[in-house]
Amino acid sequence: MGEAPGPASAFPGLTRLDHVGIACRDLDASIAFYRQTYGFEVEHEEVNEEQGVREAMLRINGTDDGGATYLQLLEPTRDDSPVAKFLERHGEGVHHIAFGTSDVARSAEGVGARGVRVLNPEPRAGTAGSRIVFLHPKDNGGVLTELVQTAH
Ligand code: MC0
Repeated sequence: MGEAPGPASAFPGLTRLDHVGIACRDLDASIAFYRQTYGFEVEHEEVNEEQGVREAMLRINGTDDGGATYLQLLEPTRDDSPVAKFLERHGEGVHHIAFGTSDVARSAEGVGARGVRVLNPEPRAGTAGSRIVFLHPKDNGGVLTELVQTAH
């Protein structure tokens, strides 16, 4: 048995809400909606083949650790991807939330030690060179949760 985990502050902190991921069927239409309705602009767009998404990051605000908070719009690129499955089951809507950290592997280890299933202990490639880890929604009150370490 390892040492019992200390308080949450004992591992590299989750310092901000990095993004809210929203599943959509038509990325361009969704971007147009958020631009026209809320005035949010796209800061970054890319295709992530591993995750099976075409995505856009719309910047909402800066944060006091020098990071930012985004809406992430996600359109599936293939039928067997997590976002395609989600759309089929739930329709369009909030797919996940993501917390920012300066050390994603250590943060994931810390959360995992508290009983939350870590879906990919080895961080994967996320938006704009970031490194990401997903945590099981069933261990997070039904919310798929991501930890993200930005490239800069
Ligand atoms: C599935 N479930 C969810 C969910 N996806 N609950 C809340 N939020 C979600 N997004 C629930 C289902 O309703 C179901 O519950 C149960 O989890 C099993 O789901 P499933 O669809 O049968 O499929 P599984 O178990 O094969 O996969 C679910 C799992 C998977 C969350 C493990 O989707 C996964 O590994 N996701 C992480 C990767 C990912 O989502 N990538 C896309 C975003 P019931 O009660 O019906 O059994 S990529 C991204 O966001 C990147 C680009 C980035 O941020 O940079």
